[in-house]
Amino acid sequence: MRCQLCKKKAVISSPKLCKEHFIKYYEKKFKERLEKLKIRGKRILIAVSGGKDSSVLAYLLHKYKKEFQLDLMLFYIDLGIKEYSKKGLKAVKILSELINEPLQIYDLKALHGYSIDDFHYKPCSYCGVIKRYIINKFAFENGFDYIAIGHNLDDELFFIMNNLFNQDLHQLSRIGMKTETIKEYKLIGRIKPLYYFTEKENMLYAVLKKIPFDNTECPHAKNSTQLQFKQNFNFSREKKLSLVKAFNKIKKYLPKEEIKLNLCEKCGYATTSKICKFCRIDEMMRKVEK
Ligand code: Q46
Ligand code: ZN
Ligand code: ZN
Repeated sequence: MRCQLCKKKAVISSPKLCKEHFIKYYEKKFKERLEKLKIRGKRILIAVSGGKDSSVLAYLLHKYKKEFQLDLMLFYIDLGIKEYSKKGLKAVKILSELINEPLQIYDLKALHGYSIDDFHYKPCSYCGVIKRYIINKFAFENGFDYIAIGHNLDDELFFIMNNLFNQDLHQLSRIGMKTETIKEYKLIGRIKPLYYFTEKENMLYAVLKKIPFDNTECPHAKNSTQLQFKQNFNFSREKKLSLVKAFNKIKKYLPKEEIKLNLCEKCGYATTSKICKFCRIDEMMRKVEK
């Protein structure tokens, strides 16, 4: 397999590129997406897990920090998931030192008295709520403009297909590379600069650039719907790209359901009910831990 540009040995088949041309292609695309996201001069909190996607994201945001006048901080939530959390924490510490960006560590067990391993039924559904809540609250309280997440093309395709299977048109209408901040509801906007890169491309970039990351799978992931989806649907990169692009075009035709937001009576953050999901989980777990 040869590079389509210089005929040297290709390191990836789609697109067919050698090491040098793949790195050039990847960084050029990343910069184009930063331009599209219009984040020049913004304060960005980067959600890092120690995995390849978020480590590549932090590395590249740092690389283009001066050019885009960004103010960056890494944010790691120690979820207390056995070896996975320990290894993730080690990797983010090394990364933060390498790129010389501050790292904020949030220890779930120390601050709330429970960890994700304490959820014995469907831990992923609680974990998602907890992570989203904690990072949003930290970003709001510390004046960040956006939260950057290492969501890739495979993640987005899963999100689309899962909501199609669940016939959840409201969730489907929320796809995309960027959401805006809604200050009155203390909701900080999210950006996904790796949105159009596959997992494979992110992994290759991380390996070629020797970016520190940890490849340990979360032990709870093996039972997750996302993993089952990946095993059942093995689309090519081109198919993944066209499916996600097609849904981004269709998005504007989806019915706009007006979601009524309130501020949680306990914590004051956004919710669609009286008490937000996080506060309900937190209360349940604090009772269990007593
Ligand atoms: S960390 Fe949490 Fe994931 Fe582990 S418990 Fe599930 S959601 S799989 S990204
Ligand atoms: Zn080449
Ligand atoms: Zn609340």
